[in-house]
Amino acid sequence: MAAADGARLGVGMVGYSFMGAAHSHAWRTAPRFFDLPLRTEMTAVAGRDPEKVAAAADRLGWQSSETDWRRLLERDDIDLIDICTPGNTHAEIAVAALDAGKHVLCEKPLANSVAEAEQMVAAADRAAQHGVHAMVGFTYRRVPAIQLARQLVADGRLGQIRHVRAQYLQDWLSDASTPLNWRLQKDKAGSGALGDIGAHVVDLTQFITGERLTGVSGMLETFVPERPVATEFSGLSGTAGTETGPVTVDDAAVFFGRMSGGAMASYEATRYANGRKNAIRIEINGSAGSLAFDFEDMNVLHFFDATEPPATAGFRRIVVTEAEHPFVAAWWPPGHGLGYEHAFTHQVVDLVGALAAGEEPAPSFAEGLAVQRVLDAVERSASDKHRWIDLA
Ligand code: SOE
Repeated sequence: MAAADGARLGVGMVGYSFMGAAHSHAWRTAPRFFDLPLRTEMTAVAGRDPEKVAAAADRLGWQSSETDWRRLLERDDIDLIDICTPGNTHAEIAVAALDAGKHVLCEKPLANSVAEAEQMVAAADRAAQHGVHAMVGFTYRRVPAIQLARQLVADGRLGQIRHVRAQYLQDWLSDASTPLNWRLQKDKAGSGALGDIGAHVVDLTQFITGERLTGVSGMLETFVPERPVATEFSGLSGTAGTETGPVTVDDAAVFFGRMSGGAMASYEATRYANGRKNAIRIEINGSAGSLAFDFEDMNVLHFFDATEPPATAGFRRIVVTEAEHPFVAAWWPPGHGLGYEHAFTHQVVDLVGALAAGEEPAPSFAEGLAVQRVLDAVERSASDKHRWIDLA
């Protein structure tokens, strides 16, 4: 069992690029703003290049570095492995870590295939018998406005859900000269916009409504099939070389589905929506009301109460920055707002809370697998003339 060593939780992180930096910020910040039930320590970060990983440890606040993630599993001072690497490495690292008795936090999407995700769930089930737990990083669940949206649905304020409408729109690939990187390679990323950002809106709509997608039909598109190969790449940008290489994933995905409560659901995920930077747009219409969210205005939730008199009813703009809202009290005085990075900190807070209580943190690997099945079904549908695929 991953002993928390009294009240201590040693963390070992794999990868230190964009997601690694966001997770490092969260591990650094969580114990400074929240009363955590365990004393978290940023024990070590792993990466292949000795100089780069040592520099990253220094810059991001890790006590030490390793050049092989397996070393993190051998260390007694590490209780939890935080996986921030491309999807093709998730299954191997997560299964080995859980089997070695380490808790796991794994970036989304859980894996590159349903088969890998199933192996990860089996490892998580085995580990749970020894008090070792796993969580998948669908970080946006911890945006306060998203939590409020889920609460409104759970409280019945929307009534019977009829429509679920979700988009995740970015534009960082719409310039055809942006170089190739791992997110555009199927062997590393599994899929393109579908898994990278579509996975988030699938998870968010299921999280907010408390329902599951029961079937889907979809289409995928690759607008720019060939791009210059990057000479170096970090985050979402890099330097283009003279050679070109093939894009082997989708650039955009559009699909529709049926929710378990009967609602009609539609989804769009693209990295070609010029002008849309990180627009996670979710609108839900029910018999008693509607709600609407856009991450580009992430501290706001729009709520329409259909039970109000028609003459004065209208969408209410709720600024989700009050101390009564989830997580907000730990930060700034009311009205001062939170950003992208705060959701990662909240994720750490909830994860550490669950581990201290000996509970399975959410979202579990099983929930990650459920999303993976949706991604897989969309791909199968798209490659078979948009055939309807049932999700048992
Ligand atoms: C790139 O599209 C990306 O970094 C995703 O991989 C993240 O999950 C999302 O939070 C922001 O965009």
